Amino acid sequence: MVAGAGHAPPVLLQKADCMTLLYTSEAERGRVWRDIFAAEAPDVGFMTPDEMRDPAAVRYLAAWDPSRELLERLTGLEVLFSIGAGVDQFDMSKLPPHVRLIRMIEPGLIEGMVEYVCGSALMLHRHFIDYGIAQREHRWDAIKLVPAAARRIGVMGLGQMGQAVLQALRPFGFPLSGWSRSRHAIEGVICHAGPEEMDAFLAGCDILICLLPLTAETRGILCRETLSGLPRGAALINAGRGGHLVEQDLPPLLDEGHISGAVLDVTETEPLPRSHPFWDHPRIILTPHIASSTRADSGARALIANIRRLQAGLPPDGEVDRNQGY
Ligand code: NDP
Ligand code: OXD
Repeated sequence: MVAGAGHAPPVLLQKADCMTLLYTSEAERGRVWRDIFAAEAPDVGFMTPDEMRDPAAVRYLAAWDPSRELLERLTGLEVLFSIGAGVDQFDMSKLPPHVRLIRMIEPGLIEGMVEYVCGSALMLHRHFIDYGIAQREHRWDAIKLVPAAARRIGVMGLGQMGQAVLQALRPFGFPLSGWSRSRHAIEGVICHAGPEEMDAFLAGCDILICLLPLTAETRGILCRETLSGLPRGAALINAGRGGHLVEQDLPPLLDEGHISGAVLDVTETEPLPRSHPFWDHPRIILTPHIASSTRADSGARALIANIRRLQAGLPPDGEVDRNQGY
């Protein structure tokens, strides 16, 4: 098409228009992202560190935990996209103040979490920890069924994950509650907010689910004092971060019977050291931080959508408030 012939001129990509996205995460996901970017966002130059010729041209970085050295070389960096939902892995003090931090919000990540947490909650509700112990002791002992209507489930963190989990749990008929920093109104859920309502929230949780981000305020929030505020025999699911739980406080509460079981997807040190007491505790079910992860296809598309929002001057999804830490 000829410019000036009554049609819009062709959009020729000048070097300055070609935004570079540097990807520094898993190779397998990277291959999927490369194809999706090539097909759906060819104006964004997708590259991996070994392909990077001009670090100063990198405008976007998609990473889990970039090194200080890398960040120092990316002098033109404008936006850091977290590959995951959490951002506690970043040392925010190392990030130049003008670099925007955006976490991952994408349907695959939420779906995985819903499956993990709902599966765990149902397993705890139906006494699978006790049945596991009975099986190892060759005991055929039935435990009286508790109706869902009599098992109260509470979720700490009413964000993307917490709300999706609550929505998925609703059809089972569990009485549901939630706790967050600011007040929420969610149909069918008793919502509590702030430290002053935490005791009331905890007192009403037979199963407590932690889906908080790890911040200065939430570190160590699952400790002897708070867990003691749960009704006797309550169970815990932690799919937030290992740093939420004061690990040495849990085994005594399990041994005393105050807590009946715990499903832990995250631990303070990952991988969990082989000598850690959690491995052998009969009332703990451990998984290696697999509750959910960013799905390659939907994650790439969520990132492209966010780049488009940024280009249009619109607020992106999941921008992190560095002062709040999430
Ligand atoms: P969001 O940012 O959407 O939601 C965070 C929620 O936590 C909000 O409701 C927020 O309150 C609440 N919150 C934050 N600080 C406090 C506080 N001090 N007191 C009370 N409530 C607080 O996060 P997501 O739901 O997307 O993800 C939550 C976390 O899940 C991630 O940060 C990550 O750690 C974890 N995760 C774990 C995975 C795994 O595989 N184990 C996978 C993905 C995520 P408010 O609504 O008022 O802002
Ligand atoms: C995440 C995670 O934060 O995988 O996305 O834990």
